Amino acid sequence: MNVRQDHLTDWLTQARFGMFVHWGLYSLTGGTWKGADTPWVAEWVMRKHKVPVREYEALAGRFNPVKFDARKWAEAAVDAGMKYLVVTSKHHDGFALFHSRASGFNIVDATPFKRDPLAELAEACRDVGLKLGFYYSQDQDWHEPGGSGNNWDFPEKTPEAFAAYLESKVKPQLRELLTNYGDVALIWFDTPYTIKPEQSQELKAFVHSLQPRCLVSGRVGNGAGDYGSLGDNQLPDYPLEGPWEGLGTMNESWGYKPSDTHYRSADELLNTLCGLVSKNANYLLNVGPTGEGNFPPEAVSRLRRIGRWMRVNGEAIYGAGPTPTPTCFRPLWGFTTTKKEAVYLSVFKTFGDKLELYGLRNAVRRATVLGHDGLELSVRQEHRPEMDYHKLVVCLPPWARTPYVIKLETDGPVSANAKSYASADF
Ligand code: FHN
Repeated sequence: MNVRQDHLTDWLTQARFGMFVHWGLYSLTGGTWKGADTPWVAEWVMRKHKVPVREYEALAGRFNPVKFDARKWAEAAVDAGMKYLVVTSKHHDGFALFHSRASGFNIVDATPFKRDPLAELAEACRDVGLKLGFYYSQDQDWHEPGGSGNNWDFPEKTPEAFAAYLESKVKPQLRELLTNYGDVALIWFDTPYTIKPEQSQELKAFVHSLQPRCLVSGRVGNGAGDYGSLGDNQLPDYPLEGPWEGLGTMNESWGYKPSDTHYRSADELLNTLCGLVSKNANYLLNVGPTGEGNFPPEAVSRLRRIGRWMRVNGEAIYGAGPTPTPTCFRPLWGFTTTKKEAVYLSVFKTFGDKLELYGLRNAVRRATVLGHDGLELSVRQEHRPEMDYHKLVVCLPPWARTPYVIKLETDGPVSANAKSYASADF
């Protein structure tokens, strides 16, 4: 895909870490429908149980998330070290989490709550300095005859009906999102199953016509995005070219699902963050708030722990570039990220009292542990210029607790032999 690499995507690669929020009527169900579980992802409850539109709509009458506090969500993201927040404005169930004149199936007109959470979030994000993006399911819409995905209420699907749905719901709602909520950093489209190349291009152009600086996610489909979107919970093997974003769940479901207790630890999530940045990708980490509007306690504790780590080690993440030695053997101790004259080693596992890095041509002026700037680590370097072979050994501090970050300050702009292999050690 041809992602754009210009000043408009700079903020995204600077940010590196954001919060994804999946919230909607499905959050009320917790992934259970009439006593039956929805396997895997709770937000698919309507489709997995083939719930008729009229029956699903009735959930709106019970959606009254009085505990929703936009400021609290935005502060939780900032405290975790996140720089942007992307919230589901309309997921596949077709329900708008904002006041929409294009469809009555929206939170202000169809629920007792009557508030517009996106307006409140826009204000809260502005106040705390977070960029705000909107997830929008452009292809699947189980509420509409023309949208894809609902073949139990609407068995007849035609390209004409899909095109009409784009005109009558998608574009008008995008217009609302891009005119009523201030600056929108990005529109996070999703599941481009049936959308045609010209329709993806048209949606991108439509977004840019309303807000030229608003980015369009790779999942607008057909390679039309401004930046690349990885698969759910995907970790690439090698660094990617241009701006890319990885995304993932803390447990397995995106939407709130209390029975899904398969949470990864904060350190595992940090491992994913460092791994993605070392491959030149951002990390959009999901939270699925409850039907009342609270973040689940498991998410809150992980966000807090991540935030504590980011306050010390954020330098290795924000605006950092990928590993300079992508085809080198994959170090088991962790991941490498770079800045102009620094290499950061995120150490997740230690094997003895030393760590090895191959391929770095620069002399290391200084090696320290982030958060312990005054204490220099001793390093040993071996260079065989005739073979472009370089080995660095860092003596690990016995007092440091993983995960921690070693900063190597180099004698000039970072340079490396990307193909250096440990096996050349003879
Ligand atoms: O079907 C959706 C899913 O519910 C969730 O929104 C994820 C997030 O990336 N996107 C789709 C599956 O890839």
